[in-house]
Amino acid sequence: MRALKFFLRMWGFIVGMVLTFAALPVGECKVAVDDIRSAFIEEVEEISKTTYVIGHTCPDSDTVCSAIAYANLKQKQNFKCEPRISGAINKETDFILKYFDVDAPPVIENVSGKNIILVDHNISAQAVAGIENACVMEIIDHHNLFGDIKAQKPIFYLTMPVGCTATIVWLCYRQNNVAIDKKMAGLMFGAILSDTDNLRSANTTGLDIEAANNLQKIAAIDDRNKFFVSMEKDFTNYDGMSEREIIFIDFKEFGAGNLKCGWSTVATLNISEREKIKMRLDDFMKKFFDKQGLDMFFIKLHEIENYSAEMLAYGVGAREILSAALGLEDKNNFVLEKNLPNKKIARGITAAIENNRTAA
Ligand SMILES: [Mn+2]
Repeated sequence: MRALKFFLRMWGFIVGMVLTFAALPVGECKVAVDDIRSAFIEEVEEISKTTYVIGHTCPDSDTVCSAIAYANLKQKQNFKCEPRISGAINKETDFILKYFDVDAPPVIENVSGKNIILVDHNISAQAVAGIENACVMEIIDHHNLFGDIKAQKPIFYLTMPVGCTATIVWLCYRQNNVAIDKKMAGLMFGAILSDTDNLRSANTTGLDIEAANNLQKIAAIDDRNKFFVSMEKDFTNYDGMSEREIIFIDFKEFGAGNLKCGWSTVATLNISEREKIKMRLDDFMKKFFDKQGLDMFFIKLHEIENYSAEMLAYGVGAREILSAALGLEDKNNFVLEKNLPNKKIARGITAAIENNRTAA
């Protein structure tokens, strides 16, 4: 009887210990991460060089705002860190920066020999010139992994399948217990609305929504929808812009099979605006596509009011590839009643091109 009591008591003790330790790793982990961070800081201080946080070329709002907000977080953690951009900002980003009274970061044309942190991209085709000779310290991103960026030592590589890099930056503030000021909250809020089409895109996650709600409060924005429309109104006004300028507002390159593909996303306010811009760009692309140095060129015209989209395809076999990628029979008309994520379509295009190659 005594032995049984002892056994039960010991058993209770063991179960209790197991439960206690099972609950511990969160705290344990935090200590370990702080250790790594301080080692990183020491190294940065030792070489006493400024680290530049920079997004992709053809900068969009997420790339610019995430660079500013992440550099701000690093500064608050005593890093010598500054945001940079690779080129002129677009009208949407300009609206966000002006609304929250933040200056656009300086442009950097070449990062060779610099310490850099990449946000919102992980591929050299989308990176600023000189990337192959830069010292990449961290990558914070939410895109497909193509992985051709090299680092000479292990680095922080935070990639999450969320709708926006700014959501990950928001999480970094939270995890590091750093307070977010109104300006930074506004920039991250704007970036999330931009990348997730006002939290409607298919790649919007619960974390994006949580981040947006939290940041909206800090930024003191009363009406999210109203803010989004005013943000997009300037951005989707293409008066006074050339077709080439419109196409390169949001342009990315990607490799598929052995082909080089271009991808441009153009935002429009409603369906009649979408039709108008389609006529302009289609005319232009039919004349000038062969001068882009790409095998295929895809344009997505998305429309904000009803959240629909239309795709255009240029290059030999591009229409066939796009119809396979979208699962649409019609090879002349690529209207999507409900907009699809760029990533998803690009994955479909890559798969269709690779299928084609193995079939040939
Ligand atoms: Mn992004």
